[in-house]
Amino acid sequence: MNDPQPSAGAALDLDVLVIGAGIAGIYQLHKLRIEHPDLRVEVVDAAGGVGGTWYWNRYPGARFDSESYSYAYFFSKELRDDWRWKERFSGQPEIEEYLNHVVDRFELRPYITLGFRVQSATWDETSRSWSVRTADGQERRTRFLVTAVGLLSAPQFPIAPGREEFRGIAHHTALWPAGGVDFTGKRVAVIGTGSSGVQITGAIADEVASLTVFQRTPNWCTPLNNTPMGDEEYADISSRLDEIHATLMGSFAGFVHQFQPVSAFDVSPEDRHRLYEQLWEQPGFAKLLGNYMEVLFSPEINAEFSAFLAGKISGLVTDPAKADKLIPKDHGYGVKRPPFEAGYYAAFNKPNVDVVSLTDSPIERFTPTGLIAGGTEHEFDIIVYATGFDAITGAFDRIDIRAGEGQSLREYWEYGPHTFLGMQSPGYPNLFFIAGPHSTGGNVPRAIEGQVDFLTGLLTRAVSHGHERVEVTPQAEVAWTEHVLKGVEGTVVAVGKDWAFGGNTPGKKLAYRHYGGGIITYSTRCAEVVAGDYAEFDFA
Ligand code: NA7
Repeated sequence: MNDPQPSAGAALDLDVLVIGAGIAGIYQLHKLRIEHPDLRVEVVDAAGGVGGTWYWNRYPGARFDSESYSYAYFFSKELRDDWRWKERFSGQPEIEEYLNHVVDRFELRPYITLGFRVQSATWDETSRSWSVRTADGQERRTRFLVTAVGLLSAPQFPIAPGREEFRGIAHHTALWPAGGVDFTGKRVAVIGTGSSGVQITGAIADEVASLTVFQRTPNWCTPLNNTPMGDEEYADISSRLDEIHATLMGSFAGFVHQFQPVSAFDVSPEDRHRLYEQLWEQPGFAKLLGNYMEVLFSPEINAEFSAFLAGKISGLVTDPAKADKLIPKDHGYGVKRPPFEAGYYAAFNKPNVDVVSLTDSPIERFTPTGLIAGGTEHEFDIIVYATGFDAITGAFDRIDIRAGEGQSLREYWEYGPHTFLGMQSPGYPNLFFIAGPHSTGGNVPRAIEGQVDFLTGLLTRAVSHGHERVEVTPQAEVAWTEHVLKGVEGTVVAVGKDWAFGGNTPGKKLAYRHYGGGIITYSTRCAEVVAGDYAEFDFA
């Protein structure tokens, strides 16, 4: 690490420690380096490289489903000018390369320590500092602690017994080996049909000897419609990036797609179907966010669009029995975060690719040569766990975070998180969260951008007044948490049991852990707090 000038609290190692060197941690580090070069800042990460999600999820087919340029950083015109995305939805290698480029371009690497897996963080009121430790005895004492640990970064596995007995190759998609895996001529199982399972299935189907997809819940997958970025189109986008940024930050979920300006009920069913056909041909999230808003709010319109998609799936998968298994029956489109596909449905038209419903045939156990599901023994050379994450609070739960002798954060959030703006909880002074619970979903880097900017302002407010302690008031936390929970009522999402509720993780209490109010409402509330000189926080 470089050794910038010490500031107030010189007995401590650091002024600000950031946990996580993904999109959020990198931007927070850069912002602090620019605005507070006198502060001692360090980012730590368990990984062997920077990139967070885009370091760990290096399985075949891993790629954006937000338009590449809309997902990237916008803070530097020079950065925008000297990076050219190759594809509309770029793949993991290019994304990882981009994030490394950002780190080097802004000379951030000296402030990042890799291989540092945080095991505990403990607040000491006397020194007004956090002590952050790893299992192997490393420690940092810091005035402020910022978590940038990711929404989907605590991988989870099937709970069926015997997993460690399997003698073939087995990897979770989020713990994929850097050297890759050779699927050529192999008998492969993919367990899980979220975005990761759908992406890897489409990517490897042509290489394998056989592929069996184990599906707990079918998803509404629609075509990603990825294309290379042509020079002309890219030049046009590059020339409009300021305008595009304003559109993203003024949108519901940070995407380039905009809801239809008319109500679905003001147009005829024929016109609605015409739009659905057009959306099918459009890239990525247009199907959800370029649709009528009623798809998210009206059960009738949601059912109509879902029926349209069911028809499309039946058209893509020639075996009616397989098609029927792949069509969701228990939830409508958008209730769960939809995957985007490239070759997923087509894969099931191959005679060597099959889908097993875990509802009909649950996995009973793993064996040395494969697994037993519904009484049938399956043999595999490779098992891919695409079984997702203990989402949103999972990465927090894996760290013992506590303020003195008080309750751990894990206990405090057990029945669902309580936060103000998803960025702090009372009882945990000087601890802030980026892209944690109660923060906006959608195109996550856009939500991160707003939070990092807000948090940097809050830290500026504290250090410029010589304050050593910042803690949100309980009233502010109660009001925000009520707002979050009320906001999800009445939407089609409210009936969901997906990872935003913790329904995908055995034993986890069902509670909404995301923020569904959208970027504009969120950023308006942040701006009000700034205009009110951070009255929701106590400074000391
Ligand atoms: P997801 O979207 O959480 O998908 C995980 C999949 O694994 C999903 O189909 C799950 O079924 C399934 N799953 C989870 N646990 C099990 C067990 N125990 N047995 C069988 N199947 C299981 O994670 P992804 O990695 O695909 O995508 C994460 C995000 O990446 C995604 O939301 C986008 O933001 C991009 P379930 O539906 O829970 O029944």
